[in-house]
Amino acid sequence: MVDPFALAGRLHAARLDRREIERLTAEFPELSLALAYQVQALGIGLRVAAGERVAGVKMGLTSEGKRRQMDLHAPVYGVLTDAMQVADGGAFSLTEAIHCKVEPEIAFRLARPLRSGMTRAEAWACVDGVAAALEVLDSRYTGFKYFSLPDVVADNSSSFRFAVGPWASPEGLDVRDLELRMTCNGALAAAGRSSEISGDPVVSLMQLGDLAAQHGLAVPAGCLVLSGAATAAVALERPTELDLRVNGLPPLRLCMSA
Ligand code: OOG
Ligand code: MG
Repeated sequence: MVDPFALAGRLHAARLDRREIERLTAEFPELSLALAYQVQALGIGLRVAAGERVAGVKMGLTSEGKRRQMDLHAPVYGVLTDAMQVADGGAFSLTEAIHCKVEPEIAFRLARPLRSGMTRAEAWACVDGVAAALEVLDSRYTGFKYFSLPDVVADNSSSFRFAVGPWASPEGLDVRDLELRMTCNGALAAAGRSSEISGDPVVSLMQLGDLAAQHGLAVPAGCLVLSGAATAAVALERPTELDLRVNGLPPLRLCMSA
């Protein structure tokens, strides 16, 4: 029988020890998506009990590039805490991760809560800030492979670190038409368009409203949302200076130190 508490504890310990574990569905093929979201929520509960604060939500697997890379084909969410956030221009250490990857994203700051069944205009009206963002993923599973949506959802959708650039006003900004260029140590590592994020990053918010309602997560005013990667993720193996440029938004820098 699947014990969501035990599975949350297993993933929590693996993360703290920086140790890869076997995907959960190898042992529990009956792990459903609903149970996996419970495991995720219990894992966040463990982090909150240890003093972390929930800071936002991320959408994942919203772009074709990512779906092909991971061979998983539906959007998912994960919960972000303050301990995962690195300041613009700040650094995290390679030694904090098991096998991390970085991806360029667009972040939204919400002035109103998300709910299910929103139109695009309603979702857009919830946004009071837009920023360039970098998400650094890490998976607790062997070889960064999980083979099924429940595995990745239980592992908080591979959340590890994220950084958000200065917020810009959404007014007059067409978030469907932004170009993202990410460099690693000065060399172009990934380039994509914001239309690769769910066809329109605001659609990620609409999908998050639906998924969150389905799985009992609140996405309140003040929440930060990462709308999903615009490109496949790039593996980070040695100290790297990361830089993200998005036209119409202030740039963002992040450093992975030794
Ligand atoms: C799952 C998380 C995907 C994104 O932006 O697509 C994600 C993964 O790739 O491990 O964060
Ligand atoms: Mg992401």
